[in-house]
Amino acid sequence: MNKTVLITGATSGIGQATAGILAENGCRLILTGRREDRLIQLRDRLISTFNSDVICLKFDIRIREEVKKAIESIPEGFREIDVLINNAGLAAGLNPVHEGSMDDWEQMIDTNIKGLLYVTRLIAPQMTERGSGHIINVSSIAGRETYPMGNVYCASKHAVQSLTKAMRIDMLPYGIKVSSVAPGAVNTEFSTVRFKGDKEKADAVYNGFTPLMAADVAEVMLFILNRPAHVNIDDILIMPSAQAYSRDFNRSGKL
Ligand code: NDP
Ligand code: 8X3
Repeated sequence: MNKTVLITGATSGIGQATAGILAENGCRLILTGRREDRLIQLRDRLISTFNSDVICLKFDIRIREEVKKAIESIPEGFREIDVLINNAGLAAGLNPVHEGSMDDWEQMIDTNIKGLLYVTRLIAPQMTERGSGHIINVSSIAGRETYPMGNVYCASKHAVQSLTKAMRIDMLPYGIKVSSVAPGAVNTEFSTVRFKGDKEKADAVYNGFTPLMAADVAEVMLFILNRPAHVNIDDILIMPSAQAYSRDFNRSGKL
């Protein structure tokens, strides 16, 4: 696949796995995140394994000036971005609204909604100008359902669903594809981040069933990008077999 792809949140989980599968399939990659050591490690691995063209951009997606500076620094050869994968995101905390942390709320809104918008605003114009491009937003089952104590995280992913539709409508005249990938439980660093390093709580999320792995979601990304020009995958909901609803799991150990 002869495409230049920018992936936000490539230092871990879904973003990292997507970088791997796209490198294997011949994409040029721009990997982004805050943890530079991880970006460099991944870049070096992809170069040595697949002989890929890869660059890294370290920035905090919540800080508008940092995002702008990083995107403007993209070197010649990587500037024509065919695909933007808006993946960076997180949940912080799991509390009822009346006990929620406002810092957590700001972190989720600033990352999952505003950060996604900052990057899109900076990259989408070159796509509309060219009349080609594809944006994939990583949403969640939390963008379809609201579950107990998920309040602000669920709201942020509902916003991603809504923005996905909005982007598809606004960029339709320019031939830009816009897709959404909404996974259920994926075993990444997500729960460790949500529970602020409490491994016991994080591991309990996946007790008694086989969650999705980041690679399962990465395969969906590849499928979306491999469709012919006249086909767009608007929206994919991908769940572990043991999950029927945002909080309905079969924890029998059989699935
Ligand atoms: P991880 O925690 O493994 O990865 C999250 C990625 O987001 C990291 O690369 C992290 O990079 C990046 N990120 C977070 N905050 C910022 C920031 N302020 N600036 C730049 N990058 C940031 O989780 P997942 O891979 O699971 O999450 C990826 C996406 O998938 C998220 O949008 C998440 O909401 C969504 N999702 C996850 C599910 C799950 O069950 N795991 C299910 C459904 C959706 P760094 O820390 O280096 O900055
Ligand atoms: C992550 C999945 O159900 O923990 O988006 O919100 S969930």
